[in-house]
Amino acid sequence: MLTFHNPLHHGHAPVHEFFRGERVPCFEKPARADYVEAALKARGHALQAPEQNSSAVLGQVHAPRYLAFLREAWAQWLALDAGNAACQPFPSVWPVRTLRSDVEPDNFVAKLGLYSMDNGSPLAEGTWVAAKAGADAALSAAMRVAQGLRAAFCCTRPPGHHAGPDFMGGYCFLNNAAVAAQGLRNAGAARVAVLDVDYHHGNGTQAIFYDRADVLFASIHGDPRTEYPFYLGHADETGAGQGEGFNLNLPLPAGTPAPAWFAALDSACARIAGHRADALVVSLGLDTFEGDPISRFALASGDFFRVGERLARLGLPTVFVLEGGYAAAELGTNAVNVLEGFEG
Ligand code: SP5
Ligand code: ZN
Repeated sequence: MLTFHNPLHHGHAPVHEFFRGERVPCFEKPARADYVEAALKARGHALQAPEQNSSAVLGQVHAPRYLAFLREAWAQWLALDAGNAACQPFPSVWPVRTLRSDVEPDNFVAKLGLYSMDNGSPLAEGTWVAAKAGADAALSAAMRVAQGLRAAFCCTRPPGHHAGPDFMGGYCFLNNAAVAAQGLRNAGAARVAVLDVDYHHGNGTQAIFYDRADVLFASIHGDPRTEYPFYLGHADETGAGQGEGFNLNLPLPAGTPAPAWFAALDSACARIAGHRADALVVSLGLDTFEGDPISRFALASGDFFRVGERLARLGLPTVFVLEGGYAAAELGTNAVNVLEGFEG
Protein backbone atom coordinates (compact mmCIF):
# COMPACT_ATOMS: atom_id res chain seq x y z
CA MET A 1 0.00 0.00 0.00
CA LEU A 2 1.27 3.46 -0.82
CA THR A 3 2.60 4.88 2.45
CA PHE A 4 3.53 8.40 3.42
CA HIS A 5 5.98 8.29 6.30
CA ASN A 6 7.12 11.11 8.56
CA PRO A 7 10.81 11.83 7.95
CA LEU A 8 10.93 14.20 10.95
CA HIS A 9 9.27 12.09 13.65
CA HIS A 10 12.55 11.45 15.52
CA GLY A 11 12.55 15.11 16.56
CA HIS A 12 9.62 14.31 18.85
CA ALA A 13 11.44 12.23 21.43
CA PRO A 14 10.39 13.11 24.96
CA VAL A 15 12.09 10.90 27.54
CA HIS A 16 9.55 10.30 30.28
CA GLU A 17 5.87 10.55 31.17
CA PHE A 18 4.10 10.23 34.50
CA PHE A 19 2.42 7.11 35.82
CA ARG A 20 1.00 7.08 39.33
CA GLY A 21 3.18 10.05 40.23
CA GLU A 22 6.36 8.37 39.05
CA ARG A 23 8.39 9.20 35.96
CA VAL A 24 8.36 6.27 33.55
CA PRO A 25 9.86 5.96 30.04
CA CYS A 26 7.55 7.24 27.29
CA PHE A 27 5.42 4.53 25.72
CA GLU A 28 4.98 6.67 22.60
CA LYS A 29 8.60 6.47 21.38
CA PRO A 30 10.40 6.86 18.03
CA ALA A 31 11.05 3.11 17.71
CA ARG A 32 7.30 2.62 17.14
CA ALA A 33 7.32 4.26 13.71
CA ASP A 34 10.72 2.73 12.92
CA TYR A 35 9.27 -0.75 13.45
CA VAL A 36 6.31 0.02 11.18
CA GLU A 37 8.58 1.41 8.46
CA ALA A 38 10.81 -1.65 8.71
CA ALA A 39 7.85 -4.02 8.40
CA LEU A 40 6.49 -2.09 5.40
CA LYS A 41 9.83 -2.23 3.60
CA ALA A 42 10.39 -5.90 4.44
CA ARG A 43 7.00 -6.75 2.96
CA GLY A 44 7.51 -4.73 -0.23
CA HIS A 45 5.45 -1.58 0.40
CA ALA A 46 6.61 1.75 -1.03
CA LEU A 47 7.39 4.63 1.34
CA GLN A 48 7.23 8.27 0.29
CA ALA A 49 7.91 11.59 1.97
CA PRO A 50 4.94 13.96 2.44
CA GLU A 51 4.02 15.94 -0.67
CA GLN A 52 1.32 18.25 0.74
CA ASN A 53 1.42 21.22 3.12
CA SER A 54 -1.33 20.85 5.71
CA SER A 55 -1.20 24.45 7.04
CA ALA A 56 -4.54 25.55 5.59
CA VAL A 57 -6.35 22.35 6.59
CA LEU A 58 -4.89 22.54 10.11
CA GLY A 59 -6.55 25.94 10.33
CA GLN A 60 -9.90 24.27 9.55
CA VAL A 61 -9.67 21.68 12.35
CA HIS A 62 -7.66 23.48 15.06
CA ALA A 63 -8.00 26.93 16.65
CA PRO A 64 -5.47 29.57 15.53
CA ARG A 65 -4.33 30.36 19.08
CA TYR A 66 -3.67 26.67 19.79
CA LEU A 67 -1.60 26.26 16.61
CA ALA A 68 0.35 29.43 17.44
CA PHE A 69 1.03 28.14 20.96
CA LEU A 70 2.24 24.76 19.74
CA ARG A 71 4.52 26.34 17.15
CA GLU A 72 6.16 28.59 19.75
CA ALA A 73 5.98 26.33 22.81
CA TRP A 74 9.56 25.07 22.89
CA ALA A 75 11.03 28.56 22.38
CA GLN A 76 8.83 29.90 25.18
CA TRP A 77 9.92 27.04 27.43
CA LEU A 78 13.59 27.87 26.79
CA ALA A 79 12.92 31.57 27.36
CA LEU A 80 11.94 30.77 30.94
CA ASP A 81 15.38 29.32 31.69
CA ALA A 82 18.16 28.24 29.35
CA GLY A 83 18.58 25.11 31.47
CA ASN A 84 15.13 23.99 30.36
CA ALA A 85 16.66 22.52 27.19
CA ALA A 86 17.39 19.40 29.23
CA CYS A 87 13.91 19.23 30.81
CA GLN A 88 10.40 18.47 29.63
CA PRO A 89 7.59 20.93 30.31
CA PHE A 90 4.42 19.57 31.94
CA PRO A 91 1.24 21.42 32.82
CA SER A 92 0.36 21.72 36.49
CA VAL A 93 -2.89 23.73 36.44
CA TRP A 94 -5.97 23.45 34.23
CA PRO A 95 -9.04 25.66 33.58
CA VAL A 96 -11.69 23.23 34.81
CA ARG A 97 -15.33 24.24 35.41
CA THR A 98 -15.82 27.89 36.60
CA LEU A 99 -12.33 28.92 35.45
CA ARG A 100 -11.88 31.00 32.28
CA SER A 101 -10.36 29.60 29.11
CA ASP A 102 -11.13 32.59 26.89
CA VAL A 103 -8.22 34.70 28.18
CA GLU A 104 -4.83 33.21 27.35
CA PRO A 105 -2.48 33.76 30.29
CA ASP A 106 1.07 35.06 29.72
CA ASN A 107 2.58 32.43 32.01
CA PHE A 108 3.93 29.54 29.93
CA VAL A 109 2.93 26.71 32.27
CA ALA A 110 -0.56 28.20 32.61
CA LYS A 111 -0.83 28.32 28.81
CA LEU A 112 0.32 24.70 28.67
CA GLY A 113 -2.53 23.75 31.01
CA LEU A 114 -5.03 25.75 28.96
CA TYR A 115 -4.07 23.79 25.85
CA SER A 116 -3.72 20.30 27.45
CA MET A 117 -6.32 17.78 28.58
CA ASP A 118 -3.77 15.83 30.67
CA ASN A 119 -0.14 15.78 31.80
CA GLY A 120 0.44 12.81 29.50
CA SER A 121 1.55 14.58 26.33
CA PRO A 122 5.16 15.58 26.87
CA LEU A 123 6.60 18.21 24.56
CA ALA A 124 10.12 17.99 23.14
CA GLU A 125 12.25 20.28 21.04
CA GLY A 126 11.05 18.82 17.74
CA THR A 127 7.41 18.27 18.65
CA TRP A 128 5.91 20.96 16.43
CA VAL A 129 8.07 20.08 13.43
CA ALA A 130 7.34 16.37 13.82
CA ALA A 131 3.61 16.83 14.36
CA LYS A 132 3.35 19.21 11.39
CA ALA A 133 5.18 16.76 9.11
CA GLY A 134 2.78 14.04 10.29
CA ALA A 135 -0.22 16.18 9.37
CA ASP A 136 1.43 16.80 5.98
CA ALA A 137 1.75 13.01 5.57
CA ALA A 138 -1.91 12.48 6.48
CA LEU A 139 -3.02 15.10 3.96
CA SER A 140 -0.72 13.56 1.33
CA ALA A 141 -2.39 10.17 1.78
CA ALA A 142 -5.84 11.77 1.66
CA MET A 143 -5.10 13.69 -1.53
CA ARG A 144 -3.84 10.58 -3.34
CA VAL A 145 -7.06 8.82 -2.36
CA ALA A 146 -9.12 11.85 -3.45
CA GLN A 147 -7.36 11.59 -6.82
CA GLY A 148 -8.52 8.01 -7.26
CA LEU A 149 -6.15 5.70 -5.41
CA ARG A 150 -8.10 2.96 -3.59
CA ALA A 151 -6.15 3.35 -0.33
CA ALA A 152 -3.10 4.95 1.25
CA PHE A 153 -1.43 4.79 4.64
CA CYS A 154 -0.02 7.58 6.78
CA CYS A 155 2.72 6.06 8.95
CA THR A 156 3.44 8.73 11.52
CA ARG A 157 3.97 9.62 15.11
CA PRO A 158 3.08 11.40 17.36
CA PRO A 159 -0.49 10.11 17.02
CA GLY A 160 -3.41 12.52 16.69
CA HIS A 161 -6.86 11.32 17.72
CA HIS A 162 -6.88 12.73 21.27
CA ALA A 163 -5.96 16.23 20.01
CA GLY A 164 -9.09 18.38 19.89
CA PRO A 165 -9.86 21.74 18.34
CA ASP A 166 -7.66 23.59 20.84
CA PHE A 167 -5.91 21.06 23.01
CA MET A 168 -3.30 18.31 23.09
CA GLY A 169 -3.66 15.09 25.06
CA GLY A 170 -2.88 11.38 25.16
CA TYR A 171 0.47 11.74 23.29
CA CYS A 172 -1.35 13.70 20.52
CA PHE A 173 -0.81 17.26 19.27
CA LEU A 174 -2.29 17.63 15.78
CA ASN A 175 -5.25 15.52 14.71
CA ASN A 176 -3.94 13.72 11.63
CA ALA A 177 -7.17 11.81 10.98
CA ALA A 178 -9.21 15.02 11.13
CA VAL A 179 -6.78 16.63 8.67
CA ALA A 180 -7.28 13.66 6.31
CA ALA A 181 -11.08 13.81 6.64
CA GLN A 182 -11.22 17.58 6.15
CA GLY A 183 -8.82 17.28 3.21
CA LEU A 184 -11.13 14.75 1.56
CA ARG A 185 -14.09 17.09 2.10
CA ASN A 186 -12.15 19.99 0.58
CA ALA A 187 -11.29 17.81 -2.43
CA GLY A 188 -14.97 17.14 -3.16
CA ALA A 189 -16.07 14.19 -1.04
CA ALA A 190 -19.58 15.17 0.10
CA ARG A 191 -19.65 12.70 3.00
CA VAL A 192 -16.70 11.23 4.86
CA ALA A 193 -16.62 8.63 7.64
CA VAL A 194 -13.90 8.37 10.28
CA LEU A 195 -13.65 4.96 11.93
CA ASP A 196 -11.46 4.92 15.03
CA VAL A 197 -10.30 1.44 16.08
CA ASP A 198 -7.67 2.56 18.59
CA TYR A 199 -8.17 1.10 22.09
CA HIS A 200 -8.74 4.61 23.43
CA HIS A 201 -11.73 6.72 22.42
CA GLY A 202 -10.81 9.36 19.83
CA ASN A 203 -12.15 12.24 21.88
CA GLY A 204 -10.34 14.86 19.80
CA THR A 205 -11.75 13.67 16.48
CA GLN A 206 -15.23 13.36 17.99
CA ALA A 207 -15.02 16.92 19.31
CA ILE A 208 -13.82 18.36 16.00
CA PHE A 209 -16.74 16.88 14.03
CA TYR A 210 -19.43 16.62 16.74
CA ASP A 211 -21.78 19.23 15.28
CA ARG A 212 -21.26 18.24 11.65
CA ALA A 213 -23.35 15.90 9.48
CA ASP A 214 -20.79 15.70 6.68
CA VAL A 215 -18.22 13.74 8.71
CA LEU A 216 -19.51 10.69 10.56
CA PHE A 217 -17.35 9.63 13.51
CA ALA A 218 -17.57 6.02 14.69
CA SER A 219 -15.35 4.53 17.40
CA ILE A 220 -14.79 1.17 19.09
CA HIS A 221 -12.87 1.56 22.35
CA GLY A 222 -12.38 0.63 25.98
CA ASP A 223 -15.26 1.85 28.14
CA PRO A 224 -14.34 5.33 29.40
CA ARG A 225 -15.71 4.48 32.82
CA THR A 226 -12.43 2.66 33.40
CA GLU A 227 -10.21 3.52 30.41
CA TYR A 228 -8.45 6.66 29.18
CA PRO A 229 -9.63 9.32 28.14
CA PHE A 230 -12.33 8.78 30.85
CA TYR A 231 -14.39 11.90 30.16
CA LEU A 232 -15.73 11.13 26.66
CA GLY A 233 -16.65 8.10 24.57
CA HIS A 234 -19.96 6.98 26.08
CA ALA A 235 -22.68 5.43 23.93
CA ASP A 236 -25.11 8.32 24.51
CA GLU A 237 -22.86 10.80 22.66
CA THR A 238 -24.67 10.87 19.31
CA GLY A 239 -23.79 14.31 17.93
CA ALA A 240 -25.18 17.82 18.35
CA GLY A 241 -27.18 20.22 16.20
CA GLN A 242 -26.70 19.43 12.51
CA GLY A 243 -24.43 16.59 13.64
CA GLU A 244 -27.08 14.78 15.67
CA GLY A 245 -26.98 11.12 14.64
CA PHE A 246 -23.51 11.40 13.09
CA ASN A 247 -21.48 10.19 16.07
CA LEU A 248 -21.39 6.51 17.07
CA ASN A 249 -19.55 5.29 20.15
CA LEU A 250 -19.24 1.56 20.80
CA PRO A 251 -17.52 1.28 24.19
CA LEU A 252 -16.55 -2.25 25.27
CA PRO A 253 -15.41 -3.41 28.69
CA ALA A 254 -11.69 -3.78 29.32
CA GLY A 255 -10.85 -7.43 28.69
CA THR A 256 -13.34 -7.85 25.83
CA PRO A 257 -12.27 -10.86 23.71
CA ALA A 258 -11.84 -10.73 19.94
CA PRO A 259 -15.29 -12.09 18.86
CA ALA A 260 -17.16 -9.30 20.65
CA TRP A 261 -14.72 -6.75 19.25
CA PHE A 262 -15.40 -7.98 15.70
CA ALA A 263 -19.16 -7.81 16.34
CA ALA A 264 -18.71 -4.14 17.25
CA LEU A 265 -16.68 -3.67 14.06
CA ASP A 266 -19.65 -5.06 12.09
CA SER A 267 -21.97 -2.56 13.81
CA ALA A 268 -19.65 0.34 13.01
CA CYS A 269 -19.34 -0.79 9.39
CA ALA A 270 -23.14 -1.01 9.06
CA ARG A 271 -23.47 2.59 10.26
CA ILE A 272 -20.73 3.74 7.87
CA ALA A 273 -22.47 2.00 4.95
CA GLY A 274 -25.69 3.80 5.94
CA HIS A 275 -23.88 7.14 5.81
CA ARG A 276 -23.26 6.57 2.06
CA ALA A 277 -19.78 7.95 2.61
CA ASP A 278 -17.62 8.87 -0.37
CA ALA A 279 -14.45 8.10 1.54
CA LEU A 280 -13.26 6.50 4.78
CA VAL A 281 -10.51 7.53 7.18
CA VAL A 282 -9.37 4.83 9.61
CA SER A 283 -7.71 5.94 12.83
CA LEU A 284 -5.53 2.85 13.01
CA GLY A 285 -4.52 2.26 16.59
CA LEU A 286 -2.99 -1.15 17.17
CA ASP A 287 -3.24 -1.02 20.97
CA THR A 288 -6.15 -3.49 20.73
CA PHE A 289 -3.35 -6.10 20.47
CA GLU A 290 -3.28 -8.70 23.24
CA GLY A 291 0.34 -7.81 24.03
CA ASP A 292 -0.19 -4.08 24.43
CA PRO A 293 1.38 -2.83 27.67
CA ILE A 294 -1.21 -0.12 28.48
CA SER A 295 -4.46 -1.51 27.00
CA ARG A 296 -6.81 -4.41 27.67
CA PHE A 297 -8.35 -5.86 24.52
CA ALA A 298 -7.18 -9.17 23.11
CA LEU A 299 -6.68 -9.11 19.33
CA ALA A 300 -3.96 -11.49 18.12
CA SER A 301 -1.55 -10.53 15.34
CA GLY A 302 -3.43 -12.73 12.87
CA ASP A 303 -6.72 -11.00 13.71
CA PHE A 304 -5.44 -7.79 12.16
CA PHE A 305 -5.69 -9.33 8.67
CA ARG A 306 -9.41 -9.79 9.37
CA VAL A 307 -9.74 -6.14 10.41
CA GLY A 308 -8.39 -5.12 7.01
CA GLU A 309 -10.59 -7.63 5.17
CA ARG A 310 -13.73 -6.32 6.92
CA LEU A 311 -12.88 -2.70 6.13
CA ALA A 312 -12.22 -3.55 2.47
CA ARG A 313 -15.77 -4.94 2.20
CA LEU A 314 -17.09 -1.39 2.69
CA GLY A 315 -15.78 -0.74 -0.82
CA LEU A 316 -14.69 2.81 0.01
CA PRO A 317 -11.61 4.83 -0.91
CA THR A 318 -9.71 4.58 2.37
CA VAL A 319 -7.02 6.51 4.20
CA PHE A 320 -5.32 4.69 7.08
CA VAL A 321 -3.67 6.87 9.73
CA LEU A 322 -1.45 5.34 12.42
CA GLU A 323 -2.54 6.13 15.99
CA GLY A 324 -1.56 4.19 19.15
CA GLY A 325 -0.05 0.77 19.75
CA TYR A 326 2.70 0.36 22.33
CA ALA A 327 3.94 -3.20 21.87
CA ALA A 328 6.55 -1.56 19.66
CA ALA A 329 8.30 -4.68 18.35
CA GLU A 330 4.99 -6.17 17.16
CA LEU A 331 3.53 -2.87 15.91
CA GLY A 332 4.91 -3.19 12.39
CA THR A 333 3.59 -6.72 11.88
CA ASN A 334 0.17 -5.78 13.25
CA ALA A 335 -0.17 -2.58 11.19
CA VAL A 336 0.96 -4.20 7.93
CA ASN A 337 -1.38 -7.14 8.60
CA VAL A 338 -4.32 -4.69 8.53
CA LEU A 339 -3.10 -3.09 5.30
CA GLU A 340 -2.49 -6.44 3.58
CA GLY A 341 -5.82 -7.81 4.81
CA PHE A 342 -7.42 -4.76 3.16
CA GLU A 343 -5.53 -5.26 -0.10
CA GLY A 344 -6.61 -8.93 -0.20
C1 SP5 B 1 -2.93 7.59 20.98
C2 SP5 B 1 -3.05 6.79 22.26
O1 SP5 B 1 -3.16 5.58 22.20
N1 SP5 B 1 -2.97 7.46 23.40
C3 SP5 B 1 -3.09 6.79 24.64
C4 SP5 B 1 -2.90 7.70 25.78
C5 SP5 B 1 -2.95 6.95 27.07
N2 SP5 B 1 -2.54 7.78 28.14
C6 SP5 B 1 -2.63 7.17 29.43
C7 SP5 B 1 -1.45 6.27 29.65
C8 SP5 B 1 -1.55 5.55 30.94
C9 SP5 B 1 -0.39 4.63 31.07
N3 SP5 B 1 -0.71 3.59 31.98
C10 SP5 B 1 0.38 2.68 32.15
C11 SP5 B 1 -0.11 1.39 32.72
C12 SP5 B 1 1.04 0.46 32.91
N4 SP5 B 1 0.61 -0.75 33.51
ZN1 ZN C 1 -4.69 4.33 22.06
